[in-house]
Parts: sequence; structure tokens; C-alpha cells
Amino acid sequence: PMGVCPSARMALLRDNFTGLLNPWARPDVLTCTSWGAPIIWDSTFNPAVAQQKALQQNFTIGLTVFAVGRYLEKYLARFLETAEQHFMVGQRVVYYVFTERPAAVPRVALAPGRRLRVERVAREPRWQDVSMQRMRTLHEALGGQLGREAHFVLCMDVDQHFRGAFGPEVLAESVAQLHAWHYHWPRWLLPYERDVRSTAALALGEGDFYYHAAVFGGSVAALRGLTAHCARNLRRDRERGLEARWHDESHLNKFFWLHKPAKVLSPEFCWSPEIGRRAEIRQPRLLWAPKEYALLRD
Ligand code: U5P
Repeated sequence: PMGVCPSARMALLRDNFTGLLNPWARPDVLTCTSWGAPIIWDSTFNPAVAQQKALQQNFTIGLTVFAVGRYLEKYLARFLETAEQHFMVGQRVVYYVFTERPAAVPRVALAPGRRLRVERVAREPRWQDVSMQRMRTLHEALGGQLGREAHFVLCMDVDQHFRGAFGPEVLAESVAQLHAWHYHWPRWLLPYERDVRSTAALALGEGDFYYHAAVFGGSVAALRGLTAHCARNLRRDRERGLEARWHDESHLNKFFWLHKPAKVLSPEFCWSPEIGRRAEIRQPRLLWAPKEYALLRD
């Protein structure tokens, strides 16, 4: 099949023997990167096997989300309620909600084995700064209690909700999300930072995919490295009066160019309903809310 590169066949075969991955099930899409990481699409993995493997290893899975300013009332309750229905159902989960108003966090009924922790953060005056400050805050959290209690962590935007199963098949040392708007674009058109003065810059010809900062994850150690890299480069840019085109997402894309993700999630895992129907998108798992920037971002 077109999407499976020969260099990766052995690694994929190994997972295939354990029943987890079957990259040949989707000849219509790319199911493997040039460096041998699986790109997981619906029916290329066996959710029951992934579930069983995760339970055997007794994982605790962290889910971090920031809800600052109006994002709290507007999105947090639905994000958490739908996470209870679809995110790592049956696994041990710890939610970390970062907000400047802990008392306003909605009380969502949690299934056994699931906990919610609320961490107070300062409210940055600009929305760009709220978004960018997340890397520093996550880095600190991963060095503290979150890092001690979780094995794997997923970091997500709050302005989306779960629609389908989002289970342990996504777990890996480092996990990147293909951007729903850009996964079929030619590489030279991808909206990377191009200003060579920025630490996030990628030259024409660089970059593998355009990844969406609304979902990324990995082991605690890998995420410590990722968040340190992004927070440091965000600070260096700011010290020189620079701000990358897509803020923290530009730095995330630079990181994943230098440190290839071990697993890539197809756009089904974070889909935008505004795009409309696409034959290869069989089961969206997260859906973005329409962006209401005029209302939220001031
Ligand atoms: N965010 C907030 N409040 C803001 C801006 C951003 O909580 O004022 C967080 C949300 O989790 C949001 C994420 O989903 O940062 C990324 O921002 P945006 O690109 O969705 O605006």
C-alpha cells in the first residue's frame, strides 16, 4: 500500500503481531511517516488491544487544559463532560485544569478512578500570552505533582469537545496531531514561521507536517523536554521583540521538526466541522468549536 514506507515495516509488523496496529487497513491515506512513526487512522488500530495493554501496565493518564477568562464559562463544562464519555474510558485519569478562577470551575461528575485537580494561574492581558504562557506552566506542572502521578499526558485546547472514543491507542513517547486544515497541503504552503530571526523559523524545504497545538502529548520526560524547548524559545523571541506567526504552535512545529514524534494522530482526532465532509474522516473524536475570536479575545 502507498502509505507504508519499507523502512518502517519491521516496527509496524512488531506492533501488528501484538494486534495493536494494522497500517495496511487504510490504503487511502498515509499511515506511516518517513521516520517510521505510525499515523493512526480509524481501523488502523485495535482499541480493545490498546485498552488491555494500558490496563496491564496500570497507567495513569493526565489531561491538561487551560481555561482562562471567558474560555472557562464558554467551553470547560462541555469539554470535561464529553471527556468523561470518551477520553480514556476505563483508565485511570487525572485532569489538570489551569485557570485564574478556581472557584468557577464547574463540578463535573467523574467516574471511579478519575480525578480533577485545579491549578491557579495568572491571567495574562493578551490572549496570545495566555496561549504562549502555557508552555512554561506545563513545564512546571510536569516537574511537580502532575509529573509524579501521570505516566502519559495529553495537553489540549479547551475550545473543543469529544465526539468519539479517544483511547490509549494514542499513547506513545511523543504524540503530535495533524492539523485538520493543513494535512493535505503541499509542504511549501504550510504556515510555519518563516522569519529567520525567530527561533521557530523553518526554511522552505524543512518541516514534515503541520501539527496542531490543540493536541499534543507523550511521556512526562518527553513533555518536559518539549515544554522546556518551547518556553525557552518563546522567551528568546520575546526578548528580541519577536512573536512567531502562530505563537506557541510555531514553536511546537519547530520542536517536532527537530525531534520527530513517535506517533502522529490523523485529523480525525481533532477535526473541524467547518471543513465539511471528507471521505477519509470516518470517526471524528474531538471537534473544534467555531472560533469566536471577536467575542472571546479581548
Ligand atoms: N486560552 C484561554 N483563555 C484565553 C486564550 C487562550 O483559556 O484568553 C487557552 C484555551 O485553552 C484555548 C487555548 O483553547 O488557550 C488556545 O487558544 P486559542 O488559540 O484557542 O485562542
